[in-house]
Amino acid sequence: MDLPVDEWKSYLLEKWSLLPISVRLAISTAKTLSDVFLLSSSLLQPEDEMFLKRLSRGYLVGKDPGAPLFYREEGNKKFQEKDYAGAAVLYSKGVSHSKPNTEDISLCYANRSAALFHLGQYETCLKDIIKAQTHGYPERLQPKIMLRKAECLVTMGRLQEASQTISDLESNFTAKPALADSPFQSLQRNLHHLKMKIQEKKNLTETFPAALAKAFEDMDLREENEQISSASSSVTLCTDPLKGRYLIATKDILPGELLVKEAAFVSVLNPGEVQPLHQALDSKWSTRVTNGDLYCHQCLKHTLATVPCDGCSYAKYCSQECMQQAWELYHRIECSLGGLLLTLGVFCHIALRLTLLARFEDAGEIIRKLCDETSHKDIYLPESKNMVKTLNYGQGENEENGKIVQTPIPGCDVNGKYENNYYAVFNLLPHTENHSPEHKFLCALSVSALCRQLEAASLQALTTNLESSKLKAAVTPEFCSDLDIWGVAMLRHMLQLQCNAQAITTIQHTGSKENIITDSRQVRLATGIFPVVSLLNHSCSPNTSVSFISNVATIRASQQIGKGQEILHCYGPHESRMGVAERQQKLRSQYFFDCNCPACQTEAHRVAAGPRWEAFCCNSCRAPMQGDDVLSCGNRSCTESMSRDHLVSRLQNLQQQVDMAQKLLRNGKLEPAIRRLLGCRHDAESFLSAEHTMVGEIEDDLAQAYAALGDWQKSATHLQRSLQVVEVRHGPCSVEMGHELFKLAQIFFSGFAISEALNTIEKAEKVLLVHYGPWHDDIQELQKMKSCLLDLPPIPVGPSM
Ligand SMILES: *[C@@H]1O[C@H](CO)[C@@H](O)[C@H](O)[C@H]1NC(C)=O
Ligand SMILES: *[C@@H]1O[C@H](CO)[C@@H](O)[C@H](O)[C@H]1NC(C)=O
Ligand SMILES: *[C@@H]1O[C@H](CO)[C@@H](O)[C@H](O)[C@H]1NC(C)=O
Ligand SMILES: *[C@@H]1O[C@H](CO)[C@@H](O)[C@H](O)[C@H]1NC(C)=O
Ligand SMILES: CC(=O)N[C@H]1CO[C@H](CO)[C@@H](O)[C@@H]1O
Ligand SMILES: CC(=O)N[C@H]1CO[C@H](CO)[C@@H](O)[C@@H]1O
Ligand SMILES: [Zn+2]
Ligand SMILES: [Zn+2]
Ligand SMILES: [Zn+2]
Ligand SMILES: [Zn+2]
Repeated sequence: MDLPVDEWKSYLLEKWSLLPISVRLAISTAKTLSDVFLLSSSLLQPEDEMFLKRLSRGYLVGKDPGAPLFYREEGNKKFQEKDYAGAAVLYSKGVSHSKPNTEDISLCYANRSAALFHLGQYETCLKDIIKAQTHGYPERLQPKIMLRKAECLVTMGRLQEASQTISDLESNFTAKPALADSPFQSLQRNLHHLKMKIQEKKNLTETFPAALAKAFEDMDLREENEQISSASSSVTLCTDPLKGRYLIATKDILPGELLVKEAAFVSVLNPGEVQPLHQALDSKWSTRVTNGDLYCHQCLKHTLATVPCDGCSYAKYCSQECMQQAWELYHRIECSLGGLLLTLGVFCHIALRLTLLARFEDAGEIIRKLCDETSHKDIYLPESKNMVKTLNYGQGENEENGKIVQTPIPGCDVNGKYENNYYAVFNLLPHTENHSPEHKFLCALSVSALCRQLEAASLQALTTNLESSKLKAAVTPEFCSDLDIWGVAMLRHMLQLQCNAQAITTIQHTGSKENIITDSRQVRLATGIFPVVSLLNHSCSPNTSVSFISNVATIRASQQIGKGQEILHCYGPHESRMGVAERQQKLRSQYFFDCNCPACQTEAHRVAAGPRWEAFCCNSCRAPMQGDDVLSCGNRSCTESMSRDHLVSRLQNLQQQVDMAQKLLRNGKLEPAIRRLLGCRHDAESFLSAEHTMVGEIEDDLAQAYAALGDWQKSATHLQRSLQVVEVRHGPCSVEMGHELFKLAQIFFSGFAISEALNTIEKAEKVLLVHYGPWHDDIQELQKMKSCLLDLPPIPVGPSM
């Protein structure tokens, strides 16, 4: 997903292996990125481009005229099944394939407004009705959506407008009764019904409370750092020739304190599993829903009612504003390149977008630097072998044209300020010398192919007399005149991304409405660049926790951090998810350093018994088993032993049994699911440690099954066992623990176990506050439960809830 698709990767690796040794040597030993780029791109042949184009054409990224009708029909099916959310997404897919100002698009919007109405999303419903009308909704159908509009307005309490809509509709009727092809009588009945509703509402003096404003004030940094934008004044930026840049605490920091709140400089939505057409099994139009259908491609907000780009079917947004913003900033250039960008992968896409965004900054200095890169081979970038110069540059003064230029820390401006801007991104380390030559070749050729496509697109736009002024403006001359310079910049970004890309995640709540307890799962949504977050060093047991709202990252202290201590976060390999050997290997191969964090130090000294959540235990005495190929009981007075293969295959069998039980559970076959799960637990107890992840999973499923049966006590008992497993693995203050406590609170709440519920809510709140802050949905939900239990007046909710 991050790198190009396998076909292109293996094509290029083969090309590399067939190059003369002298050429490979030249690329391997090239001193600057610009040499790597220029040498590699001179090797890109027309047949290579043809091959890449063939791969790109495999993706459906344009508007397909047959698709809107198909998706509308599929949506109608979902609508009949009362799956309104499912229907809305399919209508959205129909919208994305429709050309603007066509009957297709207006019908899709009108259908979607019906689904949104049933989902209670009245504001969005109204917007869709307006969109249907502006795109030419057929006059014969008008009464239908006008009625829906009136109904929406009534429900929202906007009675004046509702009355106006109804009287408009009525006067149109009397003027041209032939308009309505729906039976006049039924329409009259509907009108009458609505008028009654309005009367009723008018009689109620009470007005609707304004929607609970999700004030983000509390989410803001208490005091912004003067030196680093988006960071709190509780931290400061330091630099060290060996460690590079890092953040330390300037005072004692309490758990939960917000330290960084930064919007992504760029983010690219991970497309999910988009299958090229030749691999798609069924039809070319898939009803499968991916992240690309549910999240805004600009701000990453979740929405069922996306607004598509006018020119392609893959770029979708939460609003007209986001669409326009994306168009101005980058999409007018990316729009026609959808298939190519899917083929080349997310890193290449981000690299392109970064350079597109660079045009909007005072990029003079950057361009000068890039020109130096391409023309004078003797000028090195900070990470290059010219260490002396690097250190000078990094620490103090740098003589340039006889002028003393003060650049205290790489990425900071002349005043020493570090900001979320292209300059800071440009200064992130690409680790050029650590990447393998074939990887650099792969990246360079991919970037070079992209540059040629951009050039071709711009020539086409400049020479042909296009009627669309949008397209004519699509390619700015300043961009194509210096393509090589931007090619080098893009290559640099691609290499930077390996160490600096930040996965943007979201918590998806799975489980249908019938499930009382929701399961939450962290999913990767997008890849982004956050220059300030990138200042943090890694630890396998970090003292901060990161979470995201749309494309904004927040970093909070997850524990007390003393004045002068370093602020650390985890690059992925967390001690609760991986053993020390695997972590070290991953950090070395991806990030090029040997982790020396406290977790790695203590674990390395411990005899490799493995963590408790993966441990096998003795069949006869339940003591942990130890050893490599053959495991023997850790209890000296017990002689039990067992081959690892045997235990592993037992574990695999058990996993299959659990999978089957989960399937039963999903299909609502609760009793058989419970019987099977109890059998699994019995089996697990005979060879797995009580804190084994599998045991936790079984207990969690049992809790869910009993909750669905309404047996709160049993459900709670099993969930508490699952909680113990989570605590051993992730720690008592982890976000995972918070989610598990949240579930337990829901169970006690539903079972009216008031004191247990209050107690658990408090614990869950305490843990989740540290990770998410006070305005997160889960915290709000907990507070609602609490006030309900304490019999306080309920929190006012907006009409849409
Ligand atoms: C969608 O629109 C068409 C055309 O107006 C209509 O026949 C159909 O009933 C609509 N479906 C829903 C679910 O409203
Ligand atoms: C009434 O008819 C006019 C002209 O056909 C149209 O522009 C207007 O939107 C209609 N109003 C309603 C409420 O249907
Ligand atoms: C609203 O109130 C008026 C008088 O206050 C009454 O005549 C009317 O029946 C009421 N309407 C409804 C729908 O309750
Ligand atoms: C060790 O094994 C003996 C014999 O099987 C058993 O009686 C004893 O309880 C075990 N001790 C522990 C700590 O498991
Ligand atoms: C204290 C610490 O872990 N420092 C590390 C910060 O990250 C760089 C690499 O990015 C390592 O080299 C340092 O050892
Ligand atoms: C649990 C943990 O590793 N906490 C660490 C947070 O960061 C400080 C500063 O590096 C360490 O001293 C703590 O051990
Ligand atoms: Zn958006
Ligand atoms: Zn587009
Ligand atoms: Zn470590
Ligand atoms: Zn034993």
